[in-house]
Amino acid sequence: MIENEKTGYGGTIMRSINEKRLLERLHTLGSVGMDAEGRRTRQAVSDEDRAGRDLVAGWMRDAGLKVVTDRIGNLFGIWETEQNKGEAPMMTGSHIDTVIDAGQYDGCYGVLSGLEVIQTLKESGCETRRPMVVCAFTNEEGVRYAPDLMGSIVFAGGYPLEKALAAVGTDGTILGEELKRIGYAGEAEPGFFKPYAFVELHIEQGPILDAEGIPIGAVENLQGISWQRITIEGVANHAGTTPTNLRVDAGLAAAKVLTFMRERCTRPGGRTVATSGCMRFEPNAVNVIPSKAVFTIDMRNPYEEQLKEDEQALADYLKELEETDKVRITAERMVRFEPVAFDERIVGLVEEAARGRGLSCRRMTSGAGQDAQMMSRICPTAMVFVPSVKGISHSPKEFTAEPDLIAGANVLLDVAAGLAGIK
Ligand code: HGY
Ligand code: MN
Ligand code: MN
Repeated sequence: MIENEKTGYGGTIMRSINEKRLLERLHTLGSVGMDAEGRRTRQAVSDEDRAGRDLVAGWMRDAGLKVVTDRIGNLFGIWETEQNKGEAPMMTGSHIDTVIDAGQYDGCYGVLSGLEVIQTLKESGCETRRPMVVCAFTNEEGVRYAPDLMGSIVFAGGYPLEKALAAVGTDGTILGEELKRIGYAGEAEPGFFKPYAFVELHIEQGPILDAEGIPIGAVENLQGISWQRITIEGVANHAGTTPTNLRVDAGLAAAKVLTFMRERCTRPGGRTVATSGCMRFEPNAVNVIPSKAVFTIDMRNPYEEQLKEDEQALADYLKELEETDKVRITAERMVRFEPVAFDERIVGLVEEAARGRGLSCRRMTSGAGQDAQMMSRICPTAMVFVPSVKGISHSPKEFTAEPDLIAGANVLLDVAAGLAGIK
C-alpha cells in the first residue's frame, strides 16, 4: 500500500517540466521509422524500433540515468543515489513500438514524459527517498508478435520469458533472434526489481476528454481484452459456374461472423466492442470462391462476466455456422486479459495533482490495453490520460494539443515526485 504521500505539488515548490525539450523529443522520435510507403511504422524489434530505441537510450544517458536492458528487451533509465539505492523505486513508462501507419504519441508520450519528469527532478537538485525508473517496454502493440503487452507481462512474471523469446512473427521471424539482431537482448532478468508504484501517462485514444473539454483523465480501470484467430474452411470453386446453393463459401461465412459480432455489440445493454483487424482469403483470386478465410477478432469489455458471455455467444454462433454453411471452423485464442482496477490511492493522487494545477479532471476507464495493466499485478498502479483530438488513434491523424501534452507531463511530475518521496 502507498504510505500517506503528498503529491510533489504539496503547495511548496511548484516545479514544471522542460516543455521545449519534451516537445522536441516527441517530434524527433515521431520522425523515426517511416516505412517504404512513408508511413510511421516501428513494429516491435524491427530496424525501425532499433532506431527509436537508440534515440531514447541516448536521451536517457544524456539525462545521466543508468541505462539497463533486460532479456526481453525492456529498456530502463534509472536514477538512483547513494542515499536511496536499494529502496523500491517509483516507476513510470510505456512503449515506443507502434502499429502500422501509426500516430506519434501512442506510448512515446508516456516514455518521453517519464524521462522528462526524472530529468527535471534530477536537474532541480532535489532528493527523493526512492530511486526513479522510466521504462520503454518491448512489443506493447502485439502487431508483429503476439501476445501484446509482451515486455510488461514478462517483467511482471505473467508470461514465460522463453515462450516470449520464441514468439513467431507475422513475417515468420523469431522475436528472440530479432532482439539479438538489433542489439537489445539485454542481460538483466525481467523483474530484476519490484517497483514501489507505477504510473503511466498516455493519450486517451478515445473521444471522451476531447468531447468534454477536460485536460486530465484519472484512469481507474481498464477493460478486458480477448483476441482470437478464426479459420474457416470452405470449398474453392468457380465463381461463375457454381450454383449458389452448392457453394461452400468461406468468405461469406467470415462476413457473417463480423456481422454477428456487430449485432452482439449494438444490442440494448451491450458494452462489448469488437472488430476484425486482419483478414485473408485463400486462394485470394477474384474468380475463385474462397476455400479458406483466416481472420482475427479483437473483443473488449470492462466487465469480465459480459466479456465471457460474448465469447461464449461467438463460440455458439460458430457452431451454428458450421451447420448452416457446411464450413469447418477453428478458433485459436491469441490473447486474453481480464479487466483491471487500478490503485485507488494513486488515482486520488492524480486528481489531487490536477486540482493543484487548476486542471479539471475526470475518472475514466482505459479502452485500450496498456502496460500499466500488467504492472498492476506487481505494484500499486494507475494511469493519467490526456485528450486525443476527436478520439483518433492508431492512425497518423492521432493528435494531442501541446498545452495538453505539457499539462499531462506536469501532473505526472507531481504524482511521481510524491510517490518517489521528494524531500
Ligand atoms: O491494442 C491496444 O489496446 C493497445 O493500443 N496496444
Ligand atoms: Mn499505447
Ligand atoms: Mn496502441
